[in-house]
Amino acid sequence: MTRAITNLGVDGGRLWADIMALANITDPAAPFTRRSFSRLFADGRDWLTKRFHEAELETRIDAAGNLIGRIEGSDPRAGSIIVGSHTDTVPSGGRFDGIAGVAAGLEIVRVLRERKIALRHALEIVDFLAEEPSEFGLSCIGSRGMSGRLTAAQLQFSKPDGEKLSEALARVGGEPARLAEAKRSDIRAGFELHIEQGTVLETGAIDIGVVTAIVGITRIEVVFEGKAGHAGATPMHRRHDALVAAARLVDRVRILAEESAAQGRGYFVATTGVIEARPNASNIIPGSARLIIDARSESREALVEFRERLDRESLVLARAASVERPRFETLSDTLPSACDESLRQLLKTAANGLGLSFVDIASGAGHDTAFLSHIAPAAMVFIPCKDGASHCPEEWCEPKEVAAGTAVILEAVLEFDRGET
Ligand code: HGY
Ligand code: MN
Ligand code: MN
Repeated sequence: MTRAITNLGVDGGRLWADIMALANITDPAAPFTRRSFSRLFADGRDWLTKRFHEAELETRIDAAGNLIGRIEGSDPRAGSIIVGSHTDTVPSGGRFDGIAGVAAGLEIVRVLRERKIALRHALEIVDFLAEEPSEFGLSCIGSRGMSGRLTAAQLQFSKPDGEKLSEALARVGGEPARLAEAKRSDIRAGFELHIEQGTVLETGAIDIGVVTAIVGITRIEVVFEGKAGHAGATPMHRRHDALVAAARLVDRVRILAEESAAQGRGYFVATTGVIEARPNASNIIPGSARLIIDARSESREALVEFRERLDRESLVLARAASVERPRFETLSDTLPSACDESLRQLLKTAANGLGLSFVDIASGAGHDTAFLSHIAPAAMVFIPCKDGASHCPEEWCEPKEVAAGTAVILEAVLEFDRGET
């Protein structure tokens, strides 16, 4: 029998103020930007640490660089519940992607404290390190670490200025040498609130999305090497223009993705979001070109097939442009991950009890929950965002929408805490 929903209100104004305050710790020239491992990211973490202390959370940075605020539970054998997301952004991103989820966790702690509710489980609010693709070419760094999936090879990835991920991890308070200690076995449930970053909820005037699964994401780096040369004095038949091969591959990425999406094997998208030509001057034939391709699907088989076709076709395009293709590297490769059915049910019951409409929804965006789901039952709540806009300054949602999503997770946490034996 489901306990009557207590309708614990969250303080929507306080929650909104947190989101705006954190969002405004940004590069003023490119709002809203707080890139992982940057000075601004550190400023955001300082701000969040102060809020955790005010909420009387025991605060630490784990070996994987995650910022964790913890309240012990009344039963030390019960294990932990996590409510978390991320505070880093993409360049010129939005105010809500990740931030809303961390602020929701903080608000839940405050309400529990104000109502003097002591959970049996420990409750942890987590800001996962570097959920967005970082300058190291890797995303979800903290949640990979917490789930034991951040590899020694990935720690050696370096960013353009040469710093290695292991060095940057230490710089933000992580301990690469003790990374194994970040892997958790005590988590009994994980919840994440996130803006949908799509238009299903908005167009359907639905309050809450209860996520079914998060797509698998494969990111591939391709480098073409030709020969730099004078743009004026080099006849067309004597050129080795790396950017010509790269440009043709960008179009093939789109075509292969459209073909895959049309095969009825579920959601499939692919994007070439990074393209660099060197030396990148108008009067020099590009001697080299670098692409990063991001492909996503609910179907593992479709992603593997896409990568194989891209591997073959990029070699053909290299030959056609009389250039080499020295690098075709899978930077990261995550499996599609399903959200936990019983936690999803708790979220639906909570939404229903709060008088909120809800719907099942798949996530085309990647999230830390995908990694958390490898070590614990995990589930996500989506809230609507205006026009589905995200990863841009226009990203927007309403205070009542964030408050509603937060209240749903609060109710689900309470129910889980009481029900789980
Ligand atoms: O790229 C994504 O799907 C997420 O926003 N990091
Ligand atoms: Mn994002
Ligand atoms: Mn996000």
